[in-house]
Amino acid sequence: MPRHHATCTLCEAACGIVVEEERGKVLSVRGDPDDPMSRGYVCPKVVGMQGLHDDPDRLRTPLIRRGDKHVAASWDEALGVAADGLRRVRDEHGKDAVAVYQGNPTAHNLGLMTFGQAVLRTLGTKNLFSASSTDQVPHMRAAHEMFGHVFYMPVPDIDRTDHLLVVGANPLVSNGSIMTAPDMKRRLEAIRSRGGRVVVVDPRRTETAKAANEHVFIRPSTDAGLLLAMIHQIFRERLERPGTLLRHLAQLDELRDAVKDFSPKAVATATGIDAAKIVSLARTFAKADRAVCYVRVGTCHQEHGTLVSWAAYALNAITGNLDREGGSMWTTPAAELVWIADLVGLAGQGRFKSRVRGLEEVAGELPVACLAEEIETPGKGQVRALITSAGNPVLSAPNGRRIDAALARLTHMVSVDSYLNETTRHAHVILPPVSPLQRSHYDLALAAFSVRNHAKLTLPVLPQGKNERQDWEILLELGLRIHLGGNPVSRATIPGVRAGLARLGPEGVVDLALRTGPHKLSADMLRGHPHGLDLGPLESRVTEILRTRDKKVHLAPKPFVAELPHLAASLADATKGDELLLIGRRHLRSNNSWLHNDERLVKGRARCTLLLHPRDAARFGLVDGALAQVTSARGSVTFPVEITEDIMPGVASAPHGWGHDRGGTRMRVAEAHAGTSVNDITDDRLLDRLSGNAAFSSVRVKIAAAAHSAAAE
Ligand SMILES: Nc1nc2c(c(=O)[nH]1)N[C@H]1C(S)=C(S)[C@@H](COP(=O)(O)OP(=O)(O)OC[C@H]3O[C@@H](n4cnc5c(=O)[nH]c(N)nc54)[C@H](O)[C@@H]3O)O[C@H]1N2
Ligand SMILES: Nc1nc2c(c(=O)[nH]1)N[C@H]1C(S)=C(S)[C@@H](COP(=O)(O)OP(=O)(O)OC[C@H]3O[C@@H](n4cnc5c(=O)[nH]c(N)nc54)[C@H](O)[C@@H]3O)O[C@H]1N2
Ligand code: SF4
Ligand SMILES: [Mo]
Repeated sequence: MPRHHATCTLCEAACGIVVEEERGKVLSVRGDPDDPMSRGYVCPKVVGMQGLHDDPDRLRTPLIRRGDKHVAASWDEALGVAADGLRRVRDEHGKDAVAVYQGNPTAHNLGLMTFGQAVLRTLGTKNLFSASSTDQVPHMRAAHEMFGHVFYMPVPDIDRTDHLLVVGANPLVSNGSIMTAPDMKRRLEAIRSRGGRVVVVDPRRTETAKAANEHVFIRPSTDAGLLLAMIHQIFRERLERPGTLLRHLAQLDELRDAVKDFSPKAVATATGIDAAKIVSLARTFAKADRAVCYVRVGTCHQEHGTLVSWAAYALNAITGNLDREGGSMWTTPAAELVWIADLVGLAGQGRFKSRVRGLEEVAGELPVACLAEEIETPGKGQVRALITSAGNPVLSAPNGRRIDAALARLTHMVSVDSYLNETTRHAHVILPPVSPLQRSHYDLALAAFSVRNHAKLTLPVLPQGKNERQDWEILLELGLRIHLGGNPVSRATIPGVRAGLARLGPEGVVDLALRTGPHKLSADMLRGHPHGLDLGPLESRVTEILRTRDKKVHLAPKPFVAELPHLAASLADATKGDELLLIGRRHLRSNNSWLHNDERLVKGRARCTLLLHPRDAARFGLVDGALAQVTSARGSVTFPVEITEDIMPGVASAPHGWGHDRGGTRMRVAEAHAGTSVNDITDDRLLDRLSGNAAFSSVRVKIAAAAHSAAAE
């Protein structure tokens, strides 16, 4: 029975898997004990790799919309309709009239990371959007100002640290993010068993918080206050000790000056953390042998998200923990992501702005929070056509209902996606790729943020059928037809150009990147290591990577310091008003919006619930299981309530990616477990001020018992 070695592409842990198959039928998917990174570990979500492949609802042929129905079509016809419509809008209204949205699975798909990115950027539109602006752009903005490149985000050297301060992340459930580190449970336990300390700062006592030495509740969206106060205290007690890093640091005095008003006392009320506790957090962090402050998505989803990333990077730097074993380090990936990013013009920030709201780009992309207004607002440059690739913004972007309505107004929409879902149901053409088991894989993006240097190239487990296409083949063909399909002469060149680029293929790009990369590998060499190649622990890189003009780490970038009065004003307002603050949460068996069509992953207790503290529940007359009406400035939805002391009073938590009952979709299991989309009430006006990232954790809501009629719906 054939056994294949592959990589699970469902999350950033990138676990090695062994797939048993017989004549194209998957029999089992298990952890690969010989993968040097994951050593046999897989999480319960891994069954999704088989589930996706076998799912009868997964689209096997392209669909074209006729009236309000989607019907099967041939590849030639579908690609023709898709390209003609896009070309027509472009010719009539200009390049910016065609927008692009790329979703999160792009990062887990070699073809999309290489050819997909490149093709979509050749469209020359400034209206490029992606899930990055609901995720990590605050880290990117901070890395850009402090280290000189959006992709030089450091990762926690979790396997060698003595003190891990986790702020706004729940790696035991998310399996780690911007930190590829499979089997988080073992890695966290290892810190504690070698005498180290794990401290979690979160408005919810999360799974990770329960496994830590200490958990500290914080009022949502006040983390910049906490971290700047820790820096303040460290300077006040002269505990800073950058050590040998000092010669790479600029603006240490400016940083000291910038934080002078952010004393622990000044931020205590806003953060909900005692001044004495902040002082002790600062001292233990500064005095720990090897410490690292790790901030993640919970801190990005705030009005001052970039300031949190800045403060975390600065805290690591002034305590000598940046670019140091057991601290915050840069990966030395075998294929330099930065090299590829520079090639397609990804690096940079602030080079252009959105048409309607004037929001700035980061890495060549505009915030998705302004996609709907760019479609709705007439004028030159109005978006009239859209390509979505591996994304579901109707459920994943703020104010999803508005996006839903805006997509319905598009002249032309094309989706590269495996499902007819909440977003793609608006598409005039849906072009479905093969399943993850049918493509080769190299983690171009994730391996650049791994806690160990490693490289792994895997081959497709299952063959690609004659009538099937990979994502990159679809986008390459679409791009060629848009660019060259306009007249018979250029159209005649398509087969030749296609053949030339297809010969290179995504693996060819990886091979080039590996050969020119720091470890001087090649695709052939990796083919000889089917379990992956361990390239050792992270190493110091500061002297080679800094891209700032003076080749130093900028500890107090001017645009960040200029934001501090706004931060102070927000902190002063933090306790005003009687609304609750709505935050998100993830579940181990779920993955954003798109693994809900697998019976094995959705069975059991309903997960799309609203967590409330008993005191708040009593205040609103809600009992466990009752339906709550949750109302924001953007709208109102209902959730069943789950009462728990694990959530901070004054805070409510709901997961995102649910709400599969919109009609017009073809995901039968998901529809039967529909849940509610929290993004129907999140606010596209609430953004991280410096990066434009969606501030999902700053949403103020009113809660009431839902009227009986609503409960019966
Ligand atoms: N099982 C599973 N794994 C996933 C995903 C999934 O959907 N399911 N999604 C993947 C994706 S796309 C990503 S980006 C990563 C994210 O990975 P993580 O960053 O680990 O994300 P979360 O698990 O959402 O953890 C965020 C934490 O922030 C807390 N939080 C919310 N607001 C605030 C705040 O204002 N301050 C502080 N200090 N904390 C706050 C929340 O309570 C939550 O515990 O996970 C990835 N992995
Ligand atoms: N309220 C709230 N909203 C959030 C978050 C939150 O914490 N709270 N988290 C945000 C974050 S961190 C993220 S990353 C975004 C995610 O936002 P999105 O990326 O927009 O949403 P996903 O749910 O990941 O949708 C992925 C889509 O890609 C398709 N797909 C899966 N694999 C492939 C593939 O290989 N090829 C192609 N072509 N398609 C594929 C799926 O069918 C699905 O339609 O959501 C964000 N939204
Ligand atoms: S942690 Fe789970 S979902 Fe993530 S890569 Fe590993 S097996 Fe796949
Ligand atoms: Mo994400």
